[in-house]
Amino acid sequence: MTQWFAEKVLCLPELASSNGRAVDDLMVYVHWLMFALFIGWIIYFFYALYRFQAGRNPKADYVGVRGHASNYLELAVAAIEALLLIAVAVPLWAKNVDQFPPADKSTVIQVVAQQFAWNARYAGPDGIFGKQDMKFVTADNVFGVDPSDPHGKDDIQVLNEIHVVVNKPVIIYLSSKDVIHSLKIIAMRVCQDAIPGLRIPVWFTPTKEGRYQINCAQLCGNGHSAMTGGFLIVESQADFDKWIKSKSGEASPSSFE
Ligand SMILES: [Cu+2]
Repeated sequence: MTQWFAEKVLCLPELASSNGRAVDDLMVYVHWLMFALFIGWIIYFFYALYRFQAGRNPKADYVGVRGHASNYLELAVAAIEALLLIAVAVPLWAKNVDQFPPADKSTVIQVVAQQFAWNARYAGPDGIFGKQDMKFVTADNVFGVDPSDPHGKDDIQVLNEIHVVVNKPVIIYLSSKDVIHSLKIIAMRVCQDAIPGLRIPVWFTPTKEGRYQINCAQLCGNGHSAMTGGFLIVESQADFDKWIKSKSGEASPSSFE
């Protein structure tokens, strides 16, 4: 029912992650509540037009409401809102934001946003990220990869093309090279600010193969809209392995841009 409402009535964009269903459900519940309030207020509006028309009330009533029905109604609305917050929104946040999947069972990616593109870095076939240090960071080496660390040799660095495996959790460590950006992948129902100097983890589990647009959700400069040039490609493990192999060895810090 909630799924039908989300798709047919609210026309929410395509959902392609398992964690996103709870986000959509919350949106549906909030809309149901708003719809009920809308109907209630409309009925009250017409009741008030009739009840307080001049013909029925030649003399003003200085006491006003005598019953308690409106108080109970207000309390009921507040109770439903509290229920949405405490029983739905808070547990959703705890599960979707705080409980991370195990890293060894996930695709782990580092993403550094810049004006106006997305850099992504993978550990490569050996599964181990090369050492990083702030002192190695340059305009080209945005991840500060230590050129002397052998684990870094097979690391993969790409621009605007983030590949992940379908039905396997993805953990992204997000940062920014210049100003505040925000990684928003609508189909995954994730949105997280990318802040210079911070490394913020975000996760999701893609469930549908495809190519999904990445948006920057913070106005980050005059080329802000060009950040829609980033794409998340969800594919099978075999295709992903093939892609990793094809990119491996290209990751020396000077090889991109
Ligand atoms: Cu941006």
